[in-house]
Formats: sequence, C-alpha cells, structure tokens
Amino acid sequence: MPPLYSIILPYFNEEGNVPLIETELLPAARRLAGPCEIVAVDDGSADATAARLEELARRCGDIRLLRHERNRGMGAALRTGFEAARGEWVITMDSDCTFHPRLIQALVERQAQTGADCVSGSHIQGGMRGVSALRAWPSYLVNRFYRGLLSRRISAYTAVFRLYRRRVLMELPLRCEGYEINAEILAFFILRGYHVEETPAELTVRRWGSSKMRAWRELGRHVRLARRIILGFGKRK
Ligand SMILES: Nc1nc2c(ncn2[C@@H]2O[C@H](COP(=O)(O)OP(=O)(O)OP(=O)(O)O)[C@@H](O)[C@H]2O)c(=O)[nH]1
Ligand SMILES: [Mg+2]
Repeated sequence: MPPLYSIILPYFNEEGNVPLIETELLPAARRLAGPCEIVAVDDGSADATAARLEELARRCGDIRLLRHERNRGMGAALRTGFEAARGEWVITMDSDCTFHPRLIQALVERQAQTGADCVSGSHIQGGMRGVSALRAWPSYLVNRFYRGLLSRRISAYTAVFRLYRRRVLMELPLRCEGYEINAEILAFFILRGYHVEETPAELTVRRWGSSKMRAWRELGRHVRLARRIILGFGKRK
C-alpha cells in the first residue's frame, strides 16, 4: 500500500537528535490513520548523522535516507525530500523535534475539518516555550511582515511544521535554498489561491546541539524572497 503521509526531515549535523525518530516521531506516526514513510535528508553533515540514520533505517522499516554530498541548506534538502516523497500528504518538520511530533495529529485533524491544501503549524499562535527574546522577537517581526504582504488570516510563515497536499507542492517552482523556503511555499499557496489553514503549535527549544541559523544570512534571504513576492512571482504564467 502506498504511504498516505510522507514526513520529511532535514538534517545538518544533528547526530544527537537522530534517536528522536524512534522515541518520539515513530510513536506519533503510528497513531495517524494511514501508512507513513519517513524521508530523512542528510545535507552533507560532518558528524555521524548519516551513519546513525542508516543504522536506524536498517532497523526500522519505513525510513528512507537521502544524502547531499555537500551542505546545500534546508530549502535544498526539503526540495530533495519532496521529489522523493510518495505520500498523498507531505509533512515537514525540524529534525530537532522542536515542534513535538504529537502535534502532527493536530495538522491532520485541521485538514480533515477544513479540506485545506495546506495546514501550517503556527508558533505565533501556539507560543514559544523557553525561546529567548533574541530569537522570538525577530521571528514575530518577520512573520508580521509576511502577514501584511500575503494574508491577514495566516500568522506564521517561517516555521517548517506543515502539512501539504503533495499534488500542489509538486507544481510549485521552488527556488529557495535556506530556511526561507517555508515562506516561499506558503506565498505560492496563498497567491495561487489554494486553501491554507493554521493550527496553533508550540515551539520549544532543542535538547541537543546548537542552532544552524545564521540570522543575518537568513534576513538577507528573506529580503530577496520578499522582493520576488512583491514583483509577483506567484502569478501563473
Ligand atoms: N538539510 C539541512 N537542514 C538544515 C540546515 N540547517 C538547518 N537545518 C535543519 O533545519 C532544522 C532547523 O534548524 P535549527 O538549527 O534547529 O534552527 P532553529 O530551529 O532556528 O534553531 P534552534 O532554536 O536552535 O532550534 C533542523 O532540523 C536542522 O537540522 C542545512 O543547511 N541543511
Ligand atoms: Mg530548531
């Protein structure tokens, strides 16, 4: 039976977070009302991430491992995952599980209630537990900016925690290489008139390792993406 859900996880130097697949993600995935595949994309990690993922994939079924030879960024990793996904629905999430996998159920339920093409987990509505003000405020501001640009109905544009109808995702000409791909995807869904819903999702702090986010680099990428949106990239040719 083909999987109903493809859960895509981007990995970059996250060896200590690989066990979370077994301890937190697989139990949550088993509670979903349909078969699941986990697509882990190792993005040129220099640590033991790939080896640990390989070992896990050998032991548990339903885990597929894809690899980039060199580090290309979260956006590139997600796009590699999208190409490989086979499920009718694609779920994206952080590999540090800072949105707890049990929240996947809320994405799925919201989709079933509304018939949406995309359900976004909103840390703006769900809160940021333990996240420093230095991280939280830029996030509020960037998301407020995209809200003004794209849709008053949607509060969170930058978080990766989402459910997508794969058919729609695959028609989008995505280009972003970094974290800003999450805003790029949502911009396409909204500007092309697809049905987007949100559900509150609490963001917590990672329990192992350090952030890969480089704030100034990401800000520059958001500025370039905003320029593309303003110039009308979402219009159909
Ligand atoms: N494939 C890939 N994934 C990345 C890259 N950079 C970050 N990630 C992943 O993207 C997710 C989010 O990155 P984090 O470093 O946790 O960024 P963050 O959530 O802003 O930072 P924290 O507050 O420390 O959690 C994690 O699953 C990372 O492994 C990258 O260059 N390539
Ligand atoms: Mg994180």
